[in-house]
Order: sequence, then C-alpha cells, then structure tokens
Amino acid sequence: MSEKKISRIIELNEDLINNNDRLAAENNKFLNNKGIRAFDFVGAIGAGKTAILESIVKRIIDDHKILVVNGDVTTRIDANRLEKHGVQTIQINTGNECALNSYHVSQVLKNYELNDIDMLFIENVGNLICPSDFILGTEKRIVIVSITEGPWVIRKHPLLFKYSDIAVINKIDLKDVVDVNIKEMINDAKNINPKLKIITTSALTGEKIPELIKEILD
Ligand SMILES: Nc1nc2c(ncn2[C@@H]2O[C@H](COP(=O)(O)OP(=O)(O)OP(=O)(O)O)[C@@H](O)[C@H]2O)c(=O)[nH]1
Ligand SMILES: [Mg+2]
Repeated sequence: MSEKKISRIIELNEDLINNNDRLAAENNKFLNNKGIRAFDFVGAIGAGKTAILESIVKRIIDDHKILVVNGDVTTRIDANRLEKHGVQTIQINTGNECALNSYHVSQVLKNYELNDIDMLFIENVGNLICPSDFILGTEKRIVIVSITEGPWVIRKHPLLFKYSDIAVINKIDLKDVVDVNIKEMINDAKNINPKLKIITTSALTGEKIPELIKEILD
C-alpha cells in the first residue's frame, strides 16, 4: 500500500474519532439538561457486565427510574435479563461493529421518551479493545474484568483502564480455584491509571456491590 493511501486511512480514522467525540459531547449536554445521570460499562466477553448491572439495579430500583441500553452483536439475552428486575431496556444489535459509539447513544436519546428516566446504564458489547476509541458522553465509564480472564488481562489491555473512571475486578468468589494474584491485578490497574478507583466484586454473592454503587453514584 502506498504511503499516500496509508495516511488517508489514518485521516479517516481520526475523523471518525473526532466525530464520535463531538457527538458524545452533545449526548452529555442533552443528558445533563434532562437531569439524567448516565454511566457506561465496558469489558471483556463474559466478565460479568450484565450480572453486575443486575446486582446494581435490583438494589436501587426503588429510588430511581432506570433505563438500560444493552449493546450486543445479535441477541436480546442481556436486555431480557435486566428487564426481569423491572427496569426499561433497549437492546442495540451492532451487527458487524465491535462496540457501541456515540451515534448509537444519540439515536436512543433522540427517539425514545425519556421524561420518566433519571438514570441511564449502558452495557457495551463484550470487548476490551474496540470501545476505548469511542466515548459515549456518559458521566463515568466503568471497566469490568474478572479473575478468570487470566492474571495479565489488565496489563495486556491498558487503553480501557487509562480512559475509565472505575475498574471492577469481578468473580472474586472464585479466588480459591483460579491461579491469579488479585493484588498484582490491582497494581497493574493503578500503574496504568493512578486516578482509577478499583473495586473487587462478586456479582454472584453481592460482595462489594454496595461499595461499587457508592463509587458510581458519588
Ligand atoms: N462465579 C461467578 N460467576 C459470575 C460472576 N459474574 C458473572 N458470572 C457468570 O459469568 C457468566 C457471564 O456473565 P455475564 O454477566 O453474562 O457477562 P457479560 O460481561 O455481560 O458477558 P457479555 O455481555 O456476553 O460480554 C455468567 O454465567 C454469569 O453467571 C461472579 O461474580 N462470580
Ligand atoms: Mg452482557
């Protein structure tokens, strides 16, 4: 490939990211004006994003009107799981795209009646790489990994940890059967982003979920 072609591809990519950032800023303004607090959850496939969202919404549903947007390549499985807890859900199937972007969120904000809603949770497609370029316009981003993804999962995927506000290391109920050093995982996250709040949770037992909720809503 010629150098000219390569630099054109780089330019197009930069345009894509700049446009995404612009739309994310509009989403953020819209949400603030409506008084809706919004948070997005990113992380590896199967790390427990939906399970953690379930544990969160069932603890705060009495005090908040919640909408959950679930990004998934093809199914409605995660939205159905959340709906059982009495929250409204919208499933976005991304097809051949590996992450949600600010355009997807802008379409939700434009096309749905949100007068009843005071909290928006967005679950991104399971992926530790793609979402890092695409902010959505939320108040905080929460990145979720679990101890079953191996001891180096954080070190190997620094970008999402660099650009998130809270890191969750989930499935700590399995710590006696998985060969990982959780302290080292925490240190990896701290080294990548010293400002990151790091919480070790179990969506299964509920351990540290109240602390996570406090950190999100603070
Ligand atoms: N032992 C244990 N299992 C968990 C925990 N959290 C989630 N799981 C299980 O891990 C599997 C995947 O959980 P999900 O919540 O679907 O993970 P996800 O990150 O939403 O997955 P995708 O949306 O497919 O990327 C399910 O079988 C959950 O029951 C946990 O804290 N401990
Ligand atoms: Mg899920």
